[in-house]
Amino acid sequence: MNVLAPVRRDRVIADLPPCFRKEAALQTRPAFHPTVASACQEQRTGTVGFKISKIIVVGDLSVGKTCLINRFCKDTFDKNYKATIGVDFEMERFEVLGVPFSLQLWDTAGQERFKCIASTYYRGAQAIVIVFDVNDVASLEHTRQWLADALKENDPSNVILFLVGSKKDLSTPAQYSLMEKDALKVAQEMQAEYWAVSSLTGENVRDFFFRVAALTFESSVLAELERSHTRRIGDTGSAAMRATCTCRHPAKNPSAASEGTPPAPAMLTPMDQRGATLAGPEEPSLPLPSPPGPSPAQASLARVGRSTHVAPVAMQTQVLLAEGDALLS
Ligand SMILES: Nc1nc2c(ncn2[C@@H]2O[C@H](COP(=O)(O)OP(=O)(O)O)[C@@H](O)[C@H]2O)c(=O)[nH]1
Ligand SMILES: [Mg+2]
Repeated sequence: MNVLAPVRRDRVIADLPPCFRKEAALQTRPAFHPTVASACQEQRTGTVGFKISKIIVVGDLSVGKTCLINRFCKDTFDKNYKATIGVDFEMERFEVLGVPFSLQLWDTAGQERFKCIASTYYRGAQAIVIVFDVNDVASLEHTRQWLADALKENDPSNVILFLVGSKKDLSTPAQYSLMEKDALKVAQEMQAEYWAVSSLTGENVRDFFFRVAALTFESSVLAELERSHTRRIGDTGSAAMRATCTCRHPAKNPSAASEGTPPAPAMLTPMDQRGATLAGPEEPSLPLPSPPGPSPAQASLARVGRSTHVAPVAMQTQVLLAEGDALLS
């Protein structure tokens, strides 16, 4: 039984939505990555259609995070400010290139006193959306710290970043273009994709979330293909090992000892297995993009000057429990 409601017709993505500014875009290709497009066409997207991708939205108090999510998910705008308590989330279901894809949009509180709670919800994000108010330069300056905090809880090589200027309707074109220069610099420095939106008028809100969904989907499919490729390599490697063992093991192949076969080779290293497999005709190498050097998020982290230390799971659990205790006390 399918318990999920069908995807709304206005959440169907058939083409890669364009970026907002070429100067600060995660990529400027006009279409989905060809590997992703063909995997979707041939229904080789594995578990992507069943997964929920987590997107966290962070930024100073009152920059417009909740209004941004509400404008997209509920098509509403509330002029009266109600501070978000702790965290909240909305689910949005899309269909991208014919594959169902769900986003969980986590709205976090901007107040200092909620930071310790929010940080536990930062974990496992696939994308980080850092919001600032285009009319408040301090909120732009604080985005570096928000990014550093969010990256502490995530693997920087696995997250994609967006820098979003909100309340565009409140600035004149001249004020906006002055501010945009600074915002583009910050986005480039973070290696984040830059957008400017207005939740009051709705300007760019839908386009922005479609872009988030499309790029998150693309990276999920590429990761899935890479995983299944690695699994296949592993399978072939162990099959090769089994074959090697069978023919050289004296108990299983008594003739091997008497035939004076050379001693069994040392264990194949993963590198040997990969080399052997990729050379075979049935395992063509996958044309996955592999940018040289650090990932964008790693580079951002280096720039914001934070360590990438990620606590082991047991330690994280302890921290979680300790934080839970603190909340209950
Ligand atoms: N004019 C205008 N006001 C906005 C916009 N987005 C949010 N606001 C107002 O800014 C205040 C804070 O918004 P909210 O989304 O609650 O901020 P948050 O603390 O970041 O979640 C509220 O009074 C909103 O009505 C916008 O795009 N334009
Ligand atoms: Mg809020």
